[in-house]
Amino acid sequence: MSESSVVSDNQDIFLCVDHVGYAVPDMDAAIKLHTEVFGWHVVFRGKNEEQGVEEVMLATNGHDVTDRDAEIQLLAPLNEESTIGKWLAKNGGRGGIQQVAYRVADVEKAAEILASRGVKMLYDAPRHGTYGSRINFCHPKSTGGVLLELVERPADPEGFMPIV
Ligand code: V0V
Repeated sequence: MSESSVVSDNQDIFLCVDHVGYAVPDMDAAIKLHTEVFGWHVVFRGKNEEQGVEEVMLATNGHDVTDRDAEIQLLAPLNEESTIGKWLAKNGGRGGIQQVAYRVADVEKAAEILASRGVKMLYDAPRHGTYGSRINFCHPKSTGGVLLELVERPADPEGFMPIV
C-alpha cells in the first residue's frame, strides 16, 4: 500500500482497549467464575438504567482507578427489552462477548472521524457510561460484525464512582 493511500493510523482516535463486555444471564454466577476461577478483582458494581444493564467491572490490578489495564465488563439485563436482554435471547440464553470497547481521549472527535470514514455511530451525542465516562457505539454492521464502544474516561479520578 503506498503512503498516499493510507487514510491515517489510529493514534488520533484510539488510545487502547478499555474493556471487553460479556453479556451474562446470571451476574452472581458470572462474578463467582471470573473472581474464583480467573482471579479478577471486582472494582465496580452498579446499574445504568439508561442502558438497561447491571454492570460489574473486573480489573487485574486492584483499585487504582488511575492506572488500570484493560478491564472485563460483565453486563446483565435489567429487563428483557434491553439490548443485553435481546442479545441473550438471540444467543439462546447463553452469555458471550457482546462488545469491545476502545478508550479514546475525546469521544466526540473520535466519533466524528469514524463517521467521516463511513462508520455508523449509534448516538448523535455521547451518553453516560461506567465511572462517569462518556460513551458512544459503532453499529456492528459497519465494523465487520463487532459492536464497538468508544469510552472517554473522566479526566479527574475523583469522578470515578465507588464500588457499589
Ligand atoms: C446486534 N447485532 C450484533 C450485536 N447486537 N452484532 C454484534 N454484536 C452485537 N452486540 C447484530 C444482529 O445480530 C443483527 O444482525 C443486527 O446487528 C441488528 O441490528 P439492529 O436491528 O439495528 O439492532 P438490535 O436491536 O439487534 O441492536 C443492536 C444495537 C444495540 C447495536 C443497535 O445492541 C445497541 O444499541 N447497542 C449499544 C448499547 C449497548 O450495547 N448497551 C449495553 C451495554 P443480522 O441478524 O441483521 O445479521 S452498556 C455499556 O457498555 C456501558 C454502560 C459502558 O460501557 O459504560
